[in-house]
Amino acid sequence: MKEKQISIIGVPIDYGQSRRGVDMGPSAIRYAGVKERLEKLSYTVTDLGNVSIPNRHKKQEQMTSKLKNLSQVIEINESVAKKVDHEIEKGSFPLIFGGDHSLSIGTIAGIAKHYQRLGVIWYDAHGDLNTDQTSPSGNIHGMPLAATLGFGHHKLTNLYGYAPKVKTEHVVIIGARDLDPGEKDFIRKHNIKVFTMHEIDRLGMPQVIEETIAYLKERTDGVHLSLDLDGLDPTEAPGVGTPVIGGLTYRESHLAMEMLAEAELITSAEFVEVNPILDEKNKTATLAVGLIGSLFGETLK
Ligand code: 5AB
Ligand code: MN
Ligand code: MN
Ligand code: MN
Repeated sequence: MKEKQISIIGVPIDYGQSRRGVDMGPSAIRYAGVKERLEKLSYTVTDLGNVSIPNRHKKQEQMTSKLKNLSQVIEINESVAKKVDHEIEKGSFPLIFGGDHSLSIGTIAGIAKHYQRLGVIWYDAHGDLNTDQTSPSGNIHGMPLAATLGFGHHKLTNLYGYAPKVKTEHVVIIGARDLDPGEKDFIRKHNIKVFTMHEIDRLGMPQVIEETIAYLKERTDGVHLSLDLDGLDPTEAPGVGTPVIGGLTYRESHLAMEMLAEAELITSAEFVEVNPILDEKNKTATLAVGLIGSLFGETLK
């Protein structure tokens, strides 16, 4: 990491999916000692607290589209984008904790303004490439990558006043093993670079990350890491709302973070979908903090 200043932003959103408890993710990650961990690596860490979340009972659910809680997701992500934008302006590295993955619509909206060609690494069991047309659930946490690329409901794609945020050739998905039919079509049509579990098994994580780094280094001028904890195997990360067996291991994931640290590639990051209610003794948040340590160069120091 080049920036020595890190700004932590919590986004306790749970409107993007249907299971309660993921709003406590940012607290769980803080409780697992993330600030101290980063300070030990001699970063200056400012915890900006959480973005405020509209009350469940305050607003009537909009039934104008089949997207669940669309108005709340929009409202929250507008403030996420503003906050992240501001921190980058100040020269700080934005480190965001979720909360469900719909928050990426806001983080990337705030970040991409600052780059000509922002790259994104999507570390996830899922593609999050559904649109309002293809989504089997109506849950917006299955749509943020599509929205970022300019596909889906116009209120999601145009969040923060511009679209698209990222080009399809500037994305790398790692860990995918549960893709919906519409997402597979999208990947084929737009030729998205995806390392599914099959490819990771065959190539090994070192080669996957080497190829990812080479691919993004020559095409982009900044890279955002969006890490959904369900990218890891549920035995390592039980505290997630949509677990999928056959995932990335603890060591594969640490190695990935260590190699990204060595390459000094990542310019912003988020760790999402931590749900302490589904977790075992804060295992998943603790795992996230370990991965953050590796991403920020713990093993290099
Ligand atoms: B996550 C599913 N594809 O769209 C959908 O956890 C699951 O942010 C989405 O990756 C999982 O509802 C979203 C079936
Ligand atoms: Mn996922
Ligand atoms: Mn996700
Ligand atoms: Mn999930």
